[in-house]
This record gives sequence, C-alpha cells and structure tokens, in this order.
Amino acid sequence: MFVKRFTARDMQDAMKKIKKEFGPDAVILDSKTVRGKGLFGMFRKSLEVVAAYEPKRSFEPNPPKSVQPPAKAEVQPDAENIAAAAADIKIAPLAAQIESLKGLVTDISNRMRVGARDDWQSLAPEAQGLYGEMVERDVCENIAKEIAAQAHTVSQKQGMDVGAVARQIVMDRLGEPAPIKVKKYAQTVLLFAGPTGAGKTTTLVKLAGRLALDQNLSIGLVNMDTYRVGAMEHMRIYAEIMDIPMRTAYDARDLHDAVEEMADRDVILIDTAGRSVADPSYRKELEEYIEAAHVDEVFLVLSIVTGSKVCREIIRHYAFIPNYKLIVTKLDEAGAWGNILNIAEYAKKPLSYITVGQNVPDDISQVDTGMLAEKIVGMREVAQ
Ligand SMILES: Nc1nc2c(ncn2[C@@H]2O[C@H](COP(=O)(O)OP(=O)(O)OP(=O)(O)O)[C@@H](O)[C@H]2O)c(=O)[nH]1
Ligand SMILES: [Mg+2]
Repeated sequence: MFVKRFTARDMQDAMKKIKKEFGPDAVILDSKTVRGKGLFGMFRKSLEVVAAYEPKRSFEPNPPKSVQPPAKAEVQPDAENIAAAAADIKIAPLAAQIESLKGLVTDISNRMRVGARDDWQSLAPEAQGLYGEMVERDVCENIAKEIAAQAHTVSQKQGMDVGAVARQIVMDRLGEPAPIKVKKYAQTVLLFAGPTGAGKTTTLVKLAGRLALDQNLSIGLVNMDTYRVGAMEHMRIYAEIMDIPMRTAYDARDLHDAVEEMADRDVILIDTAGRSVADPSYRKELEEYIEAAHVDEVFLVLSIVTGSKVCREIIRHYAFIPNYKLIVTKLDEAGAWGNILNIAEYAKKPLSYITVGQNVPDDISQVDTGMLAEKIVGMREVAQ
C-alpha cells in the first residue's frame, strides 16, 4: 500500500493531484485545513490530504509515482513538509502492521471459539446430554455447564442417576421459596416494581384477590402508575369487583398519606409504573416510596419471556434494593422455563410466585422448586 500526504488549494485540487498520481482507486484516509507560516501565512489556507493506493498485482492502470520523489511544485522545503514526508514513510509500515494485527485477532478469536467448544466437550458424555437438555430449556450455557459437571462428579461418587442429582442441584440453586410474609399484629406493606409490561398490575391484583379470599385479610391498594391514562382505570375496575379500597398517589408524600388513610387494612399493595431502569430519577423515586410507605417487602416482577441478557441487565439496575423477592410471570407463554434459573442466579434473591396466565386471581402460584427443577432438567433418567 502506498500512502502520501498531498497539499492542495481545496478538495477539488487535491482530488486532481491524487488521481493523477495514484489513479482512480485511491482512497482518502484523512484531510485537514492548514494555515501558512508567518504573519501573512495566517491568512493563507491550504488543504492537506492523506491518500492511499493499493496496487493490484495483475493490473496497474496507473502505477503510483509515490515511490519517486514528489513533484517539486508540491514540496516546500520547510520543516513542516519534512515532518509530513517523514509521517508518510511511517504510515505505510503502520498499515501493514494493522493488517497483520487483524489476522492475529481473527486467529485468536477462532482459537477461543474452539477452546469454548473443547471446554464443553470435555464434559463426560452423560453430563454433555444433561448440559444440552438444560441449554435447550433456556438455561444459560455457563450455568448449565457448571450444573452438568457438578452433577456428574456427585453421581460418580454416590452412584446416583446424574439427572436426579442435577434436579437437586437446580432446586438448591433456585433457593428456598419466599411467599408474602404477612405480619400478625401489624400492617404489612408490599411494593411491586419491574419493567414495563412485566405483569406488575395483573400480579398485584391476583395476589390481592388471593390474600382476601384464601386468608381472609383486609386489603388496600395504592396505584402509583399515573403516567398512563388507562392504568388507573384498569386497577380501579379490579378494586371495585373485589370490593377493595384503592387510592392513587402521585408522589412519595401522597403515598405516605394514602397508606395512613388505609391504616385499618391488614395488607397494602402498592403498584408502581413500569419505567426504564436507565432513567436516573427512577431509583431515587423508588427509594423515596419505600421509605415514605414503610414498605415491608419489595417484589421485582420479571417476565420469563424477557431474554436472559436483558433480565441480567434489569436485575443489575435493581441491586440498590437490598432485599427483594422475585415474581416470574407469563410462564404460560414460554416453551421452556430455564430462564427462571438464570433470573434466580443473577439476582441471588428468593423466588416467591410464578404466574401462568391472565386469569385473576387464579393464574398465580407459590414457587415449587421441585416442580421447576423437573421442568428445567427433565425427568428422563440419563444412562451412565
Ligand atoms: N400470558 C400471560 N399474560 C400475562 C400474565 N401476567 C400478565 N399478563 C399480561 O401482560 C400484559 C401486561 O400486564 P400488566 O399487569 O399491565 O403489566 P405491568 O407490569 O403492570 O405493565 P405497566 O404498568 O405498563 O408497566 C397484560 O396484557 C396482562 O394480561 C401471565 O402470567 N401470562
Ligand atoms: Mg401496571
């Protein structure tokens, strides 16, 4: 590759010079306006263009002359031009180095890919089957790999079925389920947070219904989703059907007042608006709500159909809440349930409920880790 700096009056002039010297295939790498030297030179502007030309081996319609000394008219024998010429000489080997570096990077990334495959292939055959089944069920590759390897080691030592061991490991990793803890002699305040459309309002209404019907508790609802016109109505309709009082709060102070107004209720459920976790004011507002309402428990509502990477990102943004519980929604919409394990692993927080449809209040249940483990690992015995 030939690289050369051209000095010209303007771009048209530069193009003419580049074309003449390098032919039509030349490419422009850089251009800048420069001022002349001395007092008068300040008012004389010219253009410096760095152009490159890659000669074709078989056919050179316009062989570059850059190997020859540049035409006299273009070269001013001052320090600046000497430096520019020196830079030209340096750029050519640099371009070659970049090319060879590109090759090196491709080579390394190829080797890493092969390495990753080797890593997976290094699992014992029965562990490989287990790994494949879990990945098929949407468990992240690295989590599946860890569980498969661990299950294989234990099954070898204990002489147990590797699938049964894996199910037990998955149960352990899903953790002890943690449903709502209702205080016996005091009011319990619960707040529901999570991304837009995750199912916060529907889940909250389902839980309100269950607490009222199954446990005979008096319930109060607070709607803080004042961003959308329909949101308030949505919740009001359910509140009316279930004969549960509902307040709307626009800020932390309103929320505090709404909770005080419903001091006679056993449980208060607060619905928040789905907001982007990247919104910097969101965290501050949630912290204010938690404090103003003396919230006992926060539930982070996530949909299983949200991609595992997005789930990880959302969870990262909620890390400022020290103790929250997870509710995973829309399991009826997912072909595989492995993402629940990913969510539990990323958050390192207890699972409380799963929801499996839009019916209020029926389509919600407490987490059964044994059942989830069967869905995530499969029930098939794996041949030893
Ligand atoms: N299939 C299915 N749909 C659900 C489930 N839970 C909620 N939905 C639906 O998901 C949609 C969004 O539910 P919402 O409860 O409004 O979600 P949200 O998190 O309150 O949404 P925003 O307030 O807009 O942030 C609605 O159409 C619900 O009917 C579920 O378990 N399964
Ligand atoms: Mg909502």
